[in-house]
This record gives sequence, C-alpha cells and structure tokens, in this order.
Amino acid sequence: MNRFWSILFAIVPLAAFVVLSMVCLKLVPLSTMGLPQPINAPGQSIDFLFRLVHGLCAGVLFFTSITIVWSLWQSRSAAGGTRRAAYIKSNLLLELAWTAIPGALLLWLAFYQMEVWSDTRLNQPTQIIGQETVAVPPLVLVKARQYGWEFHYAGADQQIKTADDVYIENLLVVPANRDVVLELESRDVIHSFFVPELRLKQDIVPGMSHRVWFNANPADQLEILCTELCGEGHYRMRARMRVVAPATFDSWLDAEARKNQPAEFQ
Ligand SMILES: [Cu+2]
Repeated sequence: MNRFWSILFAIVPLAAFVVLSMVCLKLVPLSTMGLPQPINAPGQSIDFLFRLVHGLCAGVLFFTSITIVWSLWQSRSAAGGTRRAAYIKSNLLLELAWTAIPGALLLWLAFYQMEVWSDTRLNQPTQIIGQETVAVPPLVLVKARQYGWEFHYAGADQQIKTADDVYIENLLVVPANRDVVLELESRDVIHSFFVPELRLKQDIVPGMSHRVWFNANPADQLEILCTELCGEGHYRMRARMRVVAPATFDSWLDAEARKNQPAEFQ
C-alpha cells in the first residue's frame, strides 16, 4: 500500500505513451485513430505543428509525472515516521523557472504558427487578370442546412449568387492543383464545414459569410462532415467530395449545367 500512489501516478503517463505509440504505429485496435494523409501543402504544415505541440505536451507530461512518482516513491516510508516531508515556504528561482519556461514556449509557438495561420486563414489566394492582382473569386457557394449540404457553382459568368449558378446537392467536385475558394453560409443554425484530408474546418454562423480556400492534389472518396452538433439529424449531415483534374472538372460542370437545375440561392 505504501507504493500504491506512486504506482498509480506512473500508470497514467505509461498508458498515454502506449496509446500514443499504438496510434502513431497504426497498431490494431487504434490503427484508424490518426488523421488521414493530407492532400494539400498547408495540411502537412498543420500536421507538423500538431506533432510539435503534442511532442511538447508529452515532454511536459513525462517530466511532471517523473517528478510526482519520484516524490511519492521517496516519501513512501513517511507514514512509518522515519522520514518527514520538508516544509518549503517558497523558492523564487524555481517559481520563476516554471513560469518563464512554459511562457516562453507558448510565446514561441504563437509566433511560429503565424505563417501557417495567415496562409490558410488570412491571405485569400490571388490571380493576375490583365495588369491587376485580384483575389480569386469563390467557385462555390456552400449552403449548410439541417441536414445536408447545397453547392451552388458559379456558372459561365464565374460569379456565385447569379441566375446561372449550377446547383448540386451533397457532392462537391473541385479542380486539383488550383486555388479553390468556397463561400460558406448557413440556412438555419450553426454548422461547421470539415474536410479532414484538407485539415480545413470552419464554423458557419447564420447571417455571416465565411470564405475558405485550398489547393489540393487529386483525391477521390473524400467526405465533408458537419462538426457542429446542429440537431437530431446531425450525424447524417455529410457530403462526398472529389478533387479531379481541371479538364475533368470543366466537362463535369458543363454536363451539370446542361441538366438545367434551378439555382436556389437567397
Ligand atoms: Cu450541421
């Protein structure tokens, strides 16, 4: 019983280490818990940041766990009266160290991730038209609703929210290796647009327009998920997504436009 607490506190980080190793090495039954391979460059940078933050947290967990287990193990005989815990009122150097080191780490992380953040969230991709550099216009207006996804493609005029928009439900097809901008809106409650392979997630607030963008490699069988609990049918709010060669995309959109489906934008 003397060693119960030190063993208990040792089990937690050990279990965390085992679980993390199983996920990283794709061992059954945790082989599918990791994220799928990213299909765009920022996805790889985000994965690097993800692993970096996890690595730092694992280091802190390991260090604090070792300290706790060691202290408990050392004082296991205190109950027997042979050892007494020392009463330390304060230790300025130690307190400064455990404030400054995590603070500096967090500050460094905040600056270090800024480039990825601005690429993925602040700097909408641009294109050169004539002499001018202009923002790439949205290719698709995405309307989230309980419980499905509507995709209104810019028609021949290359503008969304116009009469020639091409309307498709629960299937998003986009050209590969091109800057694709989406405009996200909600018809009812808060939803969240998530494509795991793009490492792209954006809440969609009713009354607001959100823009997201990506430049992806070809990929099939992707899934768009709603990651905001939006009602009792939330679990079935999913759509398929395909990233295809630009020529394939153009002919696909032409064929869809010829079906002459009405645009249901507001
Ligand atoms: Cu939803």
